Amino acid sequence: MTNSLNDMRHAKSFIFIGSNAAEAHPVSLQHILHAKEVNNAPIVVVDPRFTKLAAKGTDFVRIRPGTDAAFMMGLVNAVIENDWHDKEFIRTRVSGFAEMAEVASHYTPETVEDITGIPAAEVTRIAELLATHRPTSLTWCMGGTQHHIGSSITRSFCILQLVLGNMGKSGGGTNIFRGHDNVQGATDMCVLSHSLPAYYGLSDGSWKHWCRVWDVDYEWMVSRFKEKKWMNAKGFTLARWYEGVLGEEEIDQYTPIKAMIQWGCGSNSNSQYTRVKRALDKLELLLIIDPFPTMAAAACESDNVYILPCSSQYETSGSVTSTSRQIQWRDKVIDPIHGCKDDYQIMKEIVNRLGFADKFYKNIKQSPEDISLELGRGSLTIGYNGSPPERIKRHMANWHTFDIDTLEAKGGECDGEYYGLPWPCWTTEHPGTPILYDVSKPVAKGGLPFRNRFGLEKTYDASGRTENQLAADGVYTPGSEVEGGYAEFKDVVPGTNWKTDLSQETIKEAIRKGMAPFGNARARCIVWTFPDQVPIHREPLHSPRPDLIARYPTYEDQPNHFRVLTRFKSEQDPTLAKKFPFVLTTGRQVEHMGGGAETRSNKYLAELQPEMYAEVNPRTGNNLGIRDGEMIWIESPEGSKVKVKAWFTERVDETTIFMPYHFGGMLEGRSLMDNYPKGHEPYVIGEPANVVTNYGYDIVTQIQATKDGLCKISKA
Ligand SMILES: Nc1nc2c(c(=O)[nH]1)N[C@H]1C(S)=C(S)[C@@H](COP(=O)(O)OP(=O)(O)OC[C@H]3O[C@@H](n4cnc5c(=O)[nH]c(N)nc54)[C@H](O)[C@@H]3O)O[C@H]1N2
Ligand SMILES: Nc1nc2c(c(=O)[nH]1)N[C@H]1C(S)=C(S)[C@@H](COP(=O)(O)OP(=O)(O)OC[C@H]3O[C@@H](n4cnc5c(=O)[nH]c(N)nc54)[C@H](O)[C@@H]3O)O[C@H]1N2
Ligand SMILES: [Mo]
Repeated sequence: MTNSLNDMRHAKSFIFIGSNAAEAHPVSLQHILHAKEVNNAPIVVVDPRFTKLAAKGTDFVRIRPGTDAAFMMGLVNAVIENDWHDKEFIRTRVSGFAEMAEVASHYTPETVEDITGIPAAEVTRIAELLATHRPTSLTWCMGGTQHHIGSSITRSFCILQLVLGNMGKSGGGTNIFRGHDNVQGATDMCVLSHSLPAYYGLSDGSWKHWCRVWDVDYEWMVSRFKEKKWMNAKGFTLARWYEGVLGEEEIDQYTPIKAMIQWGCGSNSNSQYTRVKRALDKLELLLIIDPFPTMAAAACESDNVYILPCSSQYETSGSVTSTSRQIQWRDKVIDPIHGCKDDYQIMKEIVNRLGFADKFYKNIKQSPEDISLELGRGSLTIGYNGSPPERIKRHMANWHTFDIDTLEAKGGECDGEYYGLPWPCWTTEHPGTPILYDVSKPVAKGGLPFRNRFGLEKTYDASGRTENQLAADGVYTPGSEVEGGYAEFKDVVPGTNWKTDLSQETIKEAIRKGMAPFGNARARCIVWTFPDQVPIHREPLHSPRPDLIARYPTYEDQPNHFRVLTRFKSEQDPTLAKKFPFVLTTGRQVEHMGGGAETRSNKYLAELQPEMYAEVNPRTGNNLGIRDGEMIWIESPEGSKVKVKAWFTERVDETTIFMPYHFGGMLEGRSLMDNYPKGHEPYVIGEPANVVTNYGYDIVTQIQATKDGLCKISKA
């Protein structure tokens, strides 16, 4: 999030696209509904379903799954055509506007209607509503990302906010609601296949940086790899790890994966679940570290499964980072019960037995405080260095002194600081950055310009025009020595830059000059490292509109996409919709979490949502001779199927089927209840939606496309 949940109280309008915050982020609603009441802020909800959030909103826009980029570029076009764009903001702080506007001009209201199903007049009306209620707070969530063009869709959201001039402003921003309570923290630590902690890319320089932080010899690190080139090669992603076990797809230099650790992973969160199950069975070792036996524990029918019961968050302590980039310290409530160990203890025992403890525990005597300190010292890119445990704990002890509207402490020990030291928190004197890219405050007081990355100048391929990437003269944070754009800081300590200078002198020097360590640049409408430099619509891989595939085709197939061949073009079969006429989309319920291992093992929550179902429009059901409450089969183009209860509801239209993805413990009509360790079975089981979510992955991130597949349904 560029802003914070609390700051959403200042919005003059909202647009939620692919977010059902009323169920997935219920706490945020207190701030959103405050703005609705106090500021009269309209709430636009863009979703294929009339959700609980839509029920609280003012304007519901029903959209065909996977077509959000077309709608956004249509809004951008309508804003520009009607002269509602923020020309001064664009002139001084945005790059690539002209080239982007040319692409957007193809998304006329009529074209958008054809692609998305949203009436042309609605496109213009929503654009006007946002233009006349500034600033708009824009929120997206998984409905915007789980598509083969998810990365383009998210870019289009940012472009709309740039064009409206809503960035760096209280009440505005792109407010992407994050997943689990510490998903922002987990992302920041980059538990991912393509990066080192704190977004340091896979390069020799990054490895050397972290080796210095860990106090590990770089050459020793190199010696751990079979060949050096693998250090900087992307790994398998969680979305397709099982391909590395099965070896049935084309894989870059295949050596089978034989062992797997699932550490806090629900497993039925993976699409293509029948293939996942085959991979689980083929593994020589499956280790599950979780407070509950997950779906994998029941689905894997070989004898090579080990479950290490780990403690819950209440039985340990540590820092967590919330969706608003705020860091909090979680205190231990009780010692671990039932003979469990916490995650730190389990990690340490594994590292000990693997023989690396002498290398990796040099700076860590006391967990988790020392871990937070070490990570903070290295995570300069996002300014975790200013938030050591004692500062975070002080905020927790003084939380009542912080203002609910601004997050700033009014007096007391934390006077002038922002709650949770929202990152970047550049130094141990810095108050945190409550709103990213807000040039109205000095950097030392939480202000920031846009970051300078990817050079100082760019010549665009399409137009041949060259553009300065730095902010225009006159755009700077108060007190800045340079009164306009500037590059990132480097060579303050020779041979280092602000990201790699562990003495932190570079960062301090920048702040002394009233400047941002990462420079003062323009936000880009064009991402030249993406296959579509400006977002465009491409039909979902499995599209219900064969007529649109020719006009908006998917990408070429990608060999070695995170090590494995990822099919695009060869998967986009225009005849598929004939056999699989319904669009299948999935999502969440407020009562359950992720794969549901925790919540289906909770008596109360299990009672509130005891059964797997599919939302079916009554007209669809009636036409197929299915009755409300009857069992149906849902089949995927891959040939897998689930047996679930039909729930008739007008939430979905006649072409769409929705399923929650929290159920597990069954597989294609078969109960796996007997496979759980005795006495630890969940209270309720059901078919995992991910047995039938379709093949499909984002072109950049490889996130699974679990929101826009096709299916057919029949009476069971
Ligand atoms: N109670 C509860 N809360 C949770 C979670 C949970 O499991 N349970 N999970 C957490 C996690 S990990 C995350 S990532 C977040 C996710 O939070 P959300 O993304 O808000 O949750 P979802 O229900 O997955 O998806 C949101 C909406 O996207 C819609 N949608 C589907 N396809 C499309 C599309 O193509 N376009 C548009 N515009 N909308 C579409 C769905 O109908 C759904 O209403 O929630 C977090 N909070
Ligand atoms: N069809 C479909 N599939 C999806 C999605 C969708 O919208 N539709 N959403 C995707 C998204 S956004 C996400 S984030 C994933 C989520 O997918 P997962 O992360 O696999 O799902 P969770 O069930 O949230 O997994 C968390 C596990 O961690 C365990 N756990 C809880 N606390 C602790 C702890 O302190 N330590 C340890 N070691 N374990 C703990 C829980 O018991 C649980 O088993 O699902 C993805 N899959
Ligand atoms: Mo998530």
